[in-house]
Amino acid sequence: MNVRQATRRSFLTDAVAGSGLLLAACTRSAVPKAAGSEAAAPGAPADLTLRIGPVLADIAKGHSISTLGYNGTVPGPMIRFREGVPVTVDLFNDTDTPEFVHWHGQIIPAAVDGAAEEKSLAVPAQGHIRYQLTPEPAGARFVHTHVMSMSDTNRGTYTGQFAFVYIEPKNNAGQFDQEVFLATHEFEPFFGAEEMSEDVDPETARKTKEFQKKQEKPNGWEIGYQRFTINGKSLGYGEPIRVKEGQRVLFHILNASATENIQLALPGHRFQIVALDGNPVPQPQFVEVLELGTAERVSAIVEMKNPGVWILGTPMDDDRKNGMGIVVEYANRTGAPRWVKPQKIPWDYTLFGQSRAVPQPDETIPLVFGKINGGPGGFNRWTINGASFDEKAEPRSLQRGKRYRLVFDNQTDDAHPIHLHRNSFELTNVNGKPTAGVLKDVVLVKGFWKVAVDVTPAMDGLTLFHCHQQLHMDYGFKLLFNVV
Ligand SMILES: [Cu+2]
Repeated sequence: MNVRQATRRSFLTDAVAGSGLLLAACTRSAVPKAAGSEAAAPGAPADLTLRIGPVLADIAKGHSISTLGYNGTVPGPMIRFREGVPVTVDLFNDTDTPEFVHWHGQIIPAAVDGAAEEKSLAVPAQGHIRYQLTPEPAGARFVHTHVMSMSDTNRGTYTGQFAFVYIEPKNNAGQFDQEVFLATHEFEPFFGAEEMSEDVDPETARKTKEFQKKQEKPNGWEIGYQRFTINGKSLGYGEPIRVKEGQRVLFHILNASATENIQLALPGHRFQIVALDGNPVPQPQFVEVLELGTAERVSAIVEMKNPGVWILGTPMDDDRKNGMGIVVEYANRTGAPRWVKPQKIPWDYTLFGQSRAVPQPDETIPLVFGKINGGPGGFNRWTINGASFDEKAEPRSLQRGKRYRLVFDNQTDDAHPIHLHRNSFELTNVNGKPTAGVLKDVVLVKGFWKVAVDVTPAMDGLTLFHCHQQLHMDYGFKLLFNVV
Protein backbone atom coordinates (compact mmCIF):
# COMPACT_ATOMS: atom_id res chain seq x y z
CA MET A 1 0.00 0.00 0.00
CA ASN A 2 1.55 3.25 -1.09
CA VAL A 3 -0.81 5.80 0.30
CA ARG A 4 -0.82 5.66 4.03
CA GLN A 5 -4.40 6.37 4.80
CA ALA A 6 -6.58 5.09 7.55
CA THR A 7 -10.01 5.79 8.86
CA ARG A 8 -10.13 6.88 12.45
CA ARG A 9 -12.03 3.79 13.48
CA SER A 10 -9.68 1.31 11.90
CA PHE A 11 -6.27 2.89 12.15
CA LEU A 12 -4.78 0.09 14.21
CA THR A 13 -5.48 -2.60 11.65
CA ASP A 14 -4.70 -0.30 8.72
CA ALA A 15 -1.43 0.74 10.26
CA VAL A 16 -0.38 -2.88 10.28
CA ALA A 17 -1.69 -3.64 6.80
CA GLY A 18 -0.21 -0.43 5.45
CA SER A 19 3.24 -1.00 6.77
CA GLY A 20 4.07 -4.17 4.90
CA LEU A 21 7.06 -5.50 6.74
CA LEU A 22 6.30 -4.03 10.13
CA LEU A 23 4.53 -7.24 11.18
CA ALA A 24 4.24 -8.00 14.83
CA ALA A 25 6.15 -4.96 15.98
CA CYS A 26 3.39 -2.58 15.04
CA THR A 27 0.66 -4.79 16.45
CA ARG A 28 2.42 -4.72 19.73
CA SER A 29 3.14 -1.00 19.67
CA ALA A 30 -0.57 -0.40 19.08
CA VAL A 31 -1.34 -2.10 22.37
CA PRO A 32 -0.56 0.22 25.26
CA LYS A 33 1.60 -1.22 27.96
CA ALA A 34 1.33 -0.05 31.51
CA ALA A 35 3.49 3.03 31.98
CA GLY A 36 6.72 2.12 33.68
CA SER A 37 6.53 -1.48 32.54
CA GLU A 38 9.84 -3.29 32.18
CA ALA A 39 11.69 -3.39 28.90
CA ALA A 40 11.07 -6.52 26.87
CA ALA A 41 13.05 -9.41 28.36
CA PRO A 42 16.10 -10.61 26.39
CA GLY A 43 14.86 -12.83 23.61
CA ALA A 44 11.33 -11.43 23.74
CA PRO A 45 10.24 -9.50 20.64
CA ALA A 46 10.67 -5.74 20.76
CA ASP A 47 7.75 -3.34 20.34
CA LEU A 48 9.39 -2.01 17.20
CA THR A 49 12.07 -3.51 14.98
CA LEU A 50 13.87 -1.45 12.36
CA ARG A 51 16.27 -3.20 10.02
CA ILE A 52 18.58 -0.97 8.00
CA GLY A 53 19.48 -2.46 4.65
CA PRO A 54 19.43 -2.22 0.88
CA VAL A 55 16.07 -1.53 -0.77
CA LEU A 56 15.09 -1.62 -4.39
CA ALA A 57 12.40 1.05 -4.45
CA ASP A 58 9.97 0.94 -7.33
CA ILE A 59 9.29 4.69 -7.65
CA ALA A 60 7.96 5.17 -11.17
CA LYS A 61 6.87 3.13 -14.17
CA GLY A 62 9.85 1.00 -15.15
CA HIS A 63 12.11 2.86 -12.73
CA SER A 64 13.60 1.41 -9.56
CA ILE A 65 16.03 3.10 -7.19
CA SER A 66 18.70 1.19 -5.32
CA THR A 67 19.01 2.77 -1.90
CA LEU A 68 19.06 2.08 1.84
CA GLY A 69 15.90 1.95 3.89
CA TYR A 70 14.12 0.61 6.95
CA ASN A 71 12.45 -2.82 6.80
CA GLY A 72 12.73 -3.10 3.05
CA THR A 73 10.46 -0.23 2.09
CA VAL A 74 10.73 3.48 1.26
CA PRO A 75 9.45 5.16 3.32
CA GLY A 76 9.94 2.75 6.20
CA PRO A 77 7.01 1.41 8.21
CA MET A 78 4.37 3.71 9.64
CA ILE A 79 5.26 3.80 13.32
CA ARG A 80 2.64 4.56 15.95
CA PHE A 81 3.55 5.08 19.57
CA ARG A 82 1.50 6.20 22.54
CA GLU A 83 2.58 9.33 24.36
CA GLY A 84 4.42 8.44 27.55
CA VAL A 85 4.16 4.65 27.06
CA PRO A 86 7.69 3.12 27.01
CA VAL A 87 8.65 0.95 24.06
CA THR A 88 11.52 -1.41 23.39
CA VAL A 89 13.22 -0.83 20.06
CA ASP A 90 15.41 -3.27 18.16
CA LEU A 91 17.73 -1.79 15.55
CA PHE A 92 19.54 -4.05 13.09
CA ASN A 93 22.10 -2.80 10.61
CA ASP A 94 22.65 -4.99 7.57
CA THR A 95 25.11 -2.53 6.00
CA ASP A 96 28.89 -2.32 6.32
CA THR A 97 28.97 1.07 8.00
CA PRO A 98 27.74 2.14 11.45
CA GLU A 99 24.44 4.00 11.44
CA PHE A 100 22.62 6.48 13.66
CA VAL A 101 18.84 6.31 13.91
CA HIS A 102 17.51 9.70 15.01
CA TRP A 103 14.07 10.11 16.60
CA HIS A 104 13.36 13.55 15.22
CA GLY A 105 11.20 15.85 17.35
CA GLN A 106 11.12 13.69 20.45
CA ILE A 107 12.29 14.76 23.89
CA ILE A 108 14.30 11.70 24.86
CA PRO A 109 17.74 11.04 26.40
CA ALA A 110 20.84 11.75 24.29
CA ALA A 111 21.88 8.08 24.46
CA VAL A 112 18.90 7.07 22.30
CA ASP A 113 18.38 10.29 20.32
CA GLY A 114 20.61 9.01 17.52
CA ALA A 115 23.37 11.54 16.77
CA ALA A 116 27.14 10.93 16.92
CA GLU A 117 27.78 14.41 18.32
CA GLU A 118 25.51 13.61 21.28
CA LYS A 119 27.42 10.36 21.88
CA SER A 120 24.27 8.37 21.19
CA LEU A 121 24.38 4.61 20.71
CA ALA A 122 25.47 3.72 17.17
CA VAL A 123 24.02 0.75 15.36
CA PRO A 124 27.21 -1.17 14.49
CA ALA A 125 27.89 -2.32 10.95
CA GLN A 126 26.25 -5.75 10.54
CA GLY A 127 25.19 -5.39 14.16
CA HIS A 128 22.24 -4.89 16.45
CA ILE A 129 21.26 -2.77 19.45
CA ARG A 130 18.21 -2.76 21.69
CA TYR A 131 17.04 0.03 23.93
CA GLN A 132 13.96 1.49 25.51
CA LEU A 133 12.51 4.95 25.00
CA THR A 134 9.43 6.77 26.20
CA PRO A 135 7.81 8.60 23.26
CA GLU A 136 7.22 12.33 23.92
CA PRO A 137 5.57 14.63 22.94
CA ALA A 138 2.42 13.66 21.02
CA GLY A 139 2.09 14.47 17.34
CA ALA A 140 3.74 13.95 13.96
CA ARG A 141 7.41 13.05 14.42
CA PHE A 142 9.75 10.97 12.28
CA VAL A 143 12.79 8.78 12.34
CA HIS A 144 15.75 9.12 10.00
CA THR A 145 19.44 8.40 9.59
CA HIS A 146 21.81 10.94 11.12
CA VAL A 147 25.15 10.10 9.54
CA MET A 148 27.36 12.47 7.59
CA SER A 149 27.24 12.14 3.82
CA MET A 150 29.81 14.75 2.80
CA SER A 151 30.18 14.22 -0.98
CA ASP A 152 28.73 10.68 -0.90
CA THR A 153 25.06 10.88 -1.79
CA ASN A 154 24.61 7.14 -1.15
CA ARG A 155 24.76 7.93 2.58
CA GLY A 156 22.70 9.94 5.04
CA THR A 157 19.34 11.50 4.31
CA TYR A 158 19.84 11.19 0.54
CA THR A 159 18.86 7.53 1.04
CA GLY A 160 15.45 6.10 1.84
CA GLN A 161 16.16 5.82 5.58
CA PHE A 162 13.13 7.67 6.93
CA ALA A 163 9.75 6.74 8.36
CA PHE A 164 6.78 8.53 9.87
CA VAL A 165 6.36 8.33 13.62
CA TYR A 166 2.99 9.31 15.00
CA ILE A 167 2.71 9.64 18.76
CA GLU A 168 -0.90 9.25 19.78
CA PRO A 169 -1.95 11.95 22.23
CA LYS A 170 -3.21 10.83 25.62
CA ASN A 171 -6.38 12.82 25.09
CA ASN A 172 -8.33 14.27 22.18
CA ALA A 173 -6.97 13.36 18.77
CA GLY A 174 -9.19 15.83 16.86
CA GLN A 175 -12.22 15.64 14.61
CA PHE A 176 -11.64 14.00 11.26
CA ASP A 177 -12.92 11.19 9.07
CA GLN A 178 -9.70 10.02 7.52
CA GLU A 179 -6.02 10.43 8.30
CA VAL A 180 -3.38 10.50 5.55
CA PHE A 181 0.39 10.49 6.05
CA LEU A 182 2.51 11.87 3.22
CA ALA A 183 6.30 12.03 3.12
CA THR A 184 8.16 13.78 0.31
CA HIS A 185 11.61 12.73 -0.82
CA GLU A 186 13.86 13.27 -3.83
CA PHE A 187 16.09 10.69 -5.50
CA GLU A 188 18.96 10.62 -7.99
CA PRO A 189 20.84 13.64 -6.70
CA PHE A 190 23.45 15.44 -8.77
CA PHE A 191 25.84 18.24 -8.05
CA GLY A 192 25.28 21.43 -9.97
CA ALA A 193 25.59 25.18 -9.98
CA GLU A 194 23.60 27.50 -7.81
CA GLU A 195 20.00 28.37 -8.39
CA MET A 196 19.02 31.75 -7.04
CA SER A 197 16.53 31.32 -4.24
CA GLU A 198 13.08 32.57 -5.23
CA ASP A 199 12.60 34.12 -1.82
CA VAL A 200 15.42 36.61 -2.08
CA ASP A 201 14.87 39.92 -3.78
CA PRO A 202 17.71 40.34 -6.34
CA GLU A 203 18.06 44.03 -5.46
CA THR A 204 18.53 43.20 -1.77
CA ALA A 205 20.95 40.41 -2.62
CA ARG A 206 23.16 42.69 -4.73
CA LYS A 207 23.68 45.05 -1.82
CA THR A 208 24.95 42.32 0.49
CA LYS A 209 28.47 41.40 1.44
CA GLU A 210 27.70 37.93 0.20
CA PHE A 211 27.15 39.20 -3.32
CA GLN A 212 30.54 40.89 -3.24
CA LYS A 213 32.15 37.70 -1.91
CA LYS A 214 30.72 35.77 -4.85
CA GLN A 215 32.44 38.14 -7.23
CA GLU A 216 35.73 37.06 -5.63
CA LYS A 217 35.00 33.36 -5.12
CA PRO A 218 32.05 31.60 -6.73
CA ASN A 219 29.44 29.66 -4.79
CA GLY A 220 30.21 25.96 -4.24
CA TRP A 221 28.27 22.86 -5.27
CA GLU A 222 24.52 22.70 -4.84
CA ILE A 223 22.36 19.57 -5.07
CA GLY A 224 19.64 18.95 -7.63
CA TYR A 225 17.47 15.85 -8.17
CA GLN A 226 16.09 13.96 -11.12
CA ARG A 227 13.24 12.18 -9.34
CA PHE A 228 10.67 13.41 -6.85
CA THR A 229 8.33 11.24 -4.79
CA ILE A 230 5.56 11.27 -2.22
CA ASN A 231 5.46 8.10 -0.10
CA GLY A 232 8.12 6.66 -2.38
CA LYS A 233 6.14 7.04 -5.62
CA SER A 234 6.33 9.65 -8.36
CA LEU A 235 3.15 11.49 -9.32
CA GLY A 236 0.74 9.25 -11.20
CA TYR A 237 2.50 6.01 -10.32
CA GLY A 238 1.27 5.13 -6.83
CA GLU A 239 -2.29 4.63 -5.62
CA PRO A 240 -4.35 7.82 -5.35
CA ILE A 241 -5.61 9.19 -2.04
CA ARG A 242 -9.26 8.14 -2.15
CA VAL A 243 -11.72 10.54 -0.54
CA LYS A 244 -15.46 11.10 -0.34
CA GLU A 245 -17.32 14.36 -0.67
CA GLY A 246 -17.94 15.93 2.73
CA GLN A 247 -15.07 14.16 4.48
CA ARG A 248 -12.68 16.01 6.71
CA VAL A 249 -9.28 14.57 5.92
CA LEU A 250 -6.38 15.13 8.29
CA PHE A 251 -3.12 15.26 6.36
CA HIS A 252 0.19 14.83 8.13
CA ILE A 253 2.85 15.94 5.68
CA LEU A 254 6.56 15.44 6.22
CA ASN A 255 9.38 16.87 4.15
CA ALA A 256 11.84 13.98 4.29
CA SER A 257 14.23 15.58 1.82
CA ALA A 258 17.96 15.67 2.36
CA THR A 259 18.26 19.22 1.11
CA GLU A 260 15.10 20.64 -0.48
CA ASN A 261 12.59 23.07 0.96
CA ILE A 262 9.24 22.51 -0.73
CA GLN A 263 5.78 23.89 -1.33
CA LEU A 264 2.58 21.90 -1.89
CA ALA A 265 -0.93 22.83 -2.98
CA LEU A 266 -4.22 21.04 -3.66
CA PRO A 267 -6.16 23.06 -6.23
CA GLY A 268 -9.79 23.77 -5.36
CA HIS A 269 -9.15 23.12 -1.66
CA ARG A 270 -7.70 24.85 1.35
CA PHE A 271 -5.59 23.49 4.16
CA GLN A 272 -6.57 24.34 7.69
CA ILE A 273 -3.27 24.17 9.55
CA VAL A 274 -3.82 22.53 12.93
CA ALA A 275 -0.27 21.57 13.92
CA LEU A 276 3.28 22.43 12.93
CA ASP A 277 6.03 19.88 13.60
CA GLY A 278 3.36 17.85 15.38
CA ASN A 279 2.52 20.56 17.91
CA PRO A 280 -1.00 22.04 17.81
CA VAL A 281 -0.94 25.71 16.75
CA PRO A 282 -2.74 28.37 18.84
CA GLN A 283 -4.58 29.80 15.79
CA PRO A 284 -5.55 27.23 13.16
CA GLN A 285 -5.76 29.13 9.86
CA PHE A 286 -6.58 28.35 6.25
CA VAL A 287 -3.89 28.51 3.58
CA GLU A 288 -3.72 27.47 -0.06
CA VAL A 289 -0.05 26.62 -0.26
CA LEU A 290 2.01 24.76 2.31
CA GLU A 291 5.70 25.35 2.74
CA LEU A 292 7.97 22.86 4.47
CA GLY A 293 11.66 23.23 5.03
CA THR A 294 13.64 20.01 5.20
CA ALA A 295 12.37 17.89 8.14
CA GLU A 296 9.35 20.11 8.88
CA ARG A 297 5.90 18.57 9.35
CA VAL A 298 2.51 20.16 8.76
CA SER A 299 -0.77 18.69 9.98
CA ALA A 300 -3.78 20.14 8.18
CA ILE A 301 -7.47 19.39 7.80
CA VAL A 302 -8.93 19.56 4.29
CA GLU A 303 -12.67 19.57 3.79
CA MET A 304 -13.40 17.58 0.68
CA LYS A 305 -16.04 19.71 -1.02
CA ASN A 306 -14.85 20.01 -4.59
CA PRO A 307 -15.46 16.61 -6.23
CA GLY A 308 -13.09 15.61 -8.99
CA VAL A 309 -9.66 14.16 -9.53
CA TRP A 310 -6.91 16.55 -8.42
CA ILE A 311 -3.16 16.76 -8.10
CA LEU A 312 -1.77 17.54 -4.68
CA GLY A 313 1.65 18.72 -5.75
CA THR A 314 4.37 21.29 -5.90
CA PRO A 315 3.77 24.57 -7.74
CA MET A 316 7.25 24.12 -9.30
CA ASP A 317 6.29 22.80 -12.75
CA ASP A 318 9.53 20.93 -13.45
CA ASP A 319 9.59 19.22 -10.06
CA ARG A 320 5.93 18.20 -10.40
CA LYS A 321 6.61 16.75 -13.85
CA ASN A 322 9.50 14.85 -12.28
CA GLY A 323 7.16 13.35 -9.72
CA MET A 324 6.47 15.70 -6.79
CA GLY A 325 2.76 15.12 -6.40
CA ILE A 326 0.02 12.63 -5.60
CA VAL A 327 -3.48 12.22 -7.02
CA VAL A 328 -6.52 12.92 -4.84
CA GLU A 329 -9.52 11.07 -6.22
CA TYR A 330 -13.12 11.54 -5.06
CA ALA A 331 -15.38 8.49 -5.04
CA ASN A 332 -17.12 7.91 -8.38
CA ARG A 333 -14.96 10.47 -10.17
CA THR A 334 -12.65 9.59 -13.03
CA GLY A 335 -10.55 11.37 -15.62
CA ALA A 336 -7.16 13.00 -15.83
CA PRO A 337 -6.10 14.65 -12.57
CA ARG A 338 -6.34 18.43 -12.63
CA TRP A 339 -3.69 20.91 -11.62
CA VAL A 340 -4.32 24.64 -11.26
CA LYS A 341 -1.46 26.95 -10.43
CA PRO A 342 -2.03 28.52 -6.99
CA GLN A 343 -1.59 32.19 -6.17
CA LYS A 344 1.78 33.12 -4.82
CA ILE A 345 1.18 33.89 -1.16
CA PRO A 346 4.21 33.74 1.10
CA TRP A 347 4.11 31.22 3.92
CA ASP A 348 3.99 33.00 7.27
CA TYR A 349 4.49 31.13 10.55
CA THR A 350 3.09 34.07 12.51
CA LEU A 351 -0.39 33.51 11.00
CA PHE A 352 -0.75 30.60 13.41
CA GLY A 353 0.66 32.38 16.45
CA GLN A 354 -0.70 34.62 19.18
CA SER A 355 -0.08 38.34 19.52
CA ARG A 356 0.63 38.28 23.25
CA ALA A 357 3.95 39.18 24.82
CA VAL A 358 6.30 36.30 25.59
CA PRO A 359 8.22 36.06 28.87
CA GLN A 360 11.62 37.75 28.89
CA PRO A 361 14.43 35.23 28.43
CA ASP A 362 17.03 34.61 31.12
CA GLU A 363 19.69 34.86 28.45
CA THR A 364 19.90 35.76 24.76
CA ILE A 365 22.26 33.85 22.47
CA PRO A 366 22.99 35.47 19.10
CA LEU A 367 23.76 32.96 16.35
CA VAL A 368 25.01 34.44 13.08
CA PHE A 369 24.93 32.13 10.05
CA GLY A 370 27.65 32.60 7.45
CA LYS A 371 29.04 30.94 4.36
CA ILE A 372 32.55 30.64 2.98
CA ASN A 373 32.22 30.04 -0.72
CA GLY A 374 33.73 27.12 -2.61
CA GLY A 375 36.19 25.52 -0.16
CA PRO A 376 37.92 22.10 -0.39
CA GLY A 377 36.39 19.93 -3.11
CA GLY A 378 34.32 22.89 -4.27
CA PHE A 379 31.93 22.72 -1.30
CA ASN A 380 30.85 25.81 0.60
CA ARG A 381 31.73 25.85 4.27
CA TRP A 382 29.15 27.02 6.78
CA THR A 383 29.73 28.95 9.97
CA ILE A 384 27.87 29.85 13.14
CA ASN A 385 29.30 32.98 14.78
CA GLY A 386 32.25 32.78 12.41
CA ALA A 387 33.28 29.17 13.09
CA SER A 388 32.49 25.84 11.47
CA PHE A 389 31.69 22.91 13.77
CA ASP A 390 34.71 21.66 15.68
CA GLU A 391 34.16 18.31 17.34
CA LYS A 392 37.05 18.97 19.72
CA ALA A 393 35.53 22.20 21.04
CA GLU A 394 33.76 22.14 24.42
CA PRO A 395 29.99 22.12 24.02
CA ARG A 396 28.25 25.29 25.08
CA SER A 397 26.50 24.86 28.44
CA LEU A 398 22.81 25.55 28.95
CA GLN A 399 20.93 25.20 32.21
CA ARG A 400 17.84 23.06 32.39
CA GLY A 401 14.74 25.12 33.12
CA LYS A 402 16.26 28.46 32.08
CA ARG A 403 14.63 30.31 29.21
CA TYR A 404 17.06 31.05 26.37
CA ARG A 405 16.37 33.21 23.35
CA LEU A 406 18.29 32.02 20.30
CA VAL A 407 18.50 34.83 17.76
CA PHE A 408 19.28 33.55 14.27
CA ASP A 409 20.84 36.09 11.93
CA ASN A 410 21.09 34.55 8.48
CA GLN A 411 23.76 36.49 6.60
CA THR A 412 23.56 34.18 3.58
CA ASP A 413 21.13 34.12 0.66
CA ASP A 414 20.22 30.47 1.38
CA ALA A 415 17.17 29.32 3.35
CA HIS A 416 18.21 27.21 6.34
CA PRO A 417 15.89 24.73 8.09
CA ILE A 418 17.32 25.13 11.59
CA HIS A 419 16.82 22.19 13.95
CA LEU A 420 17.38 21.73 17.66
CA HIS A 421 17.47 18.15 18.93
CA ARG A 422 15.61 16.89 22.01
CA ASN A 423 13.57 20.08 22.46
CA SER A 424 10.74 22.14 21.09
CA PHE A 425 11.23 25.86 20.78
CA GLU A 426 8.72 28.71 20.63
CA LEU A 427 8.86 31.18 17.75
CA THR A 428 9.03 34.67 19.20
CA ASN A 429 10.01 36.78 16.19
CA VAL A 430 9.99 35.89 12.50
CA ASN A 431 11.80 38.42 10.36
CA GLY A 432 10.48 41.41 12.30
CA LYS A 433 7.04 40.01 13.20
CA PRO A 434 6.61 39.20 16.89
CA THR A 435 4.64 36.05 17.69
CA ALA A 436 3.97 33.55 20.48
CA GLY A 437 2.73 30.04 21.06
CA VAL A 438 4.00 28.32 17.92
CA LEU A 439 6.13 25.37 19.07
CA LYS A 440 8.48 23.76 16.58
CA ASP A 441 11.67 21.77 16.27
CA VAL A 442 12.66 23.11 12.83
CA VAL A 443 12.31 26.66 11.60
CA LEU A 444 13.04 27.74 8.05
CA VAL A 445 15.18 30.87 8.20
CA LYS A 446 15.17 32.41 4.74
CA GLY A 447 17.96 34.36 3.10
CA PHE A 448 18.96 37.42 5.15
CA TRP A 449 16.18 36.82 7.68
CA LYS A 450 16.39 37.23 11.41
CA VAL A 451 14.34 34.79 13.53
CA ALA A 452 14.18 34.50 17.32
CA VAL A 453 13.08 31.36 19.16
CA ASP A 454 12.85 30.69 22.87
CA VAL A 455 13.81 27.37 24.37
CA THR A 456 13.71 26.07 27.90
CA PRO A 457 15.85 22.93 27.80
CA ALA A 458 13.75 20.04 29.01
CA MET A 459 16.31 17.35 29.66
CA ASP A 460 19.99 17.07 30.63
CA GLY A 461 22.65 16.03 28.20
CA LEU A 462 24.24 16.81 24.87
CA THR A 463 21.88 18.53 22.45
CA LEU A 464 22.75 19.08 18.81
CA PHE A 465 21.79 22.25 16.95
CA HIS A 466 22.19 22.26 13.17
CA CYS A 467 20.92 23.14 9.76
CA HIS A 468 18.86 20.18 8.49
CA GLN A 469 20.08 20.68 4.92
CA GLN A 470 22.44 17.70 4.77
CA LEU A 471 25.08 19.49 2.70
CA HIS A 472 25.09 22.46 5.08
CA MET A 473 25.22 20.26 8.19
CA ASP A 474 28.06 18.14 6.77
CA TYR A 475 30.17 21.17 5.95
CA GLY A 476 30.15 22.88 9.31
CA PHE A 477 26.62 24.12 10.11
CA LYS A 478 26.39 22.53 13.57
CA LEU A 479 26.76 23.53 17.20
CA LEU A 480 26.69 21.35 20.29
CA PHE A 481 24.98 22.34 23.53
CA ASN A 482 25.27 20.55 26.84
CA VAL A 483 22.29 20.90 29.13
CA VAL A 484 23.23 20.66 32.80
CU1 LIG B 1 21.37 25.30 5.85
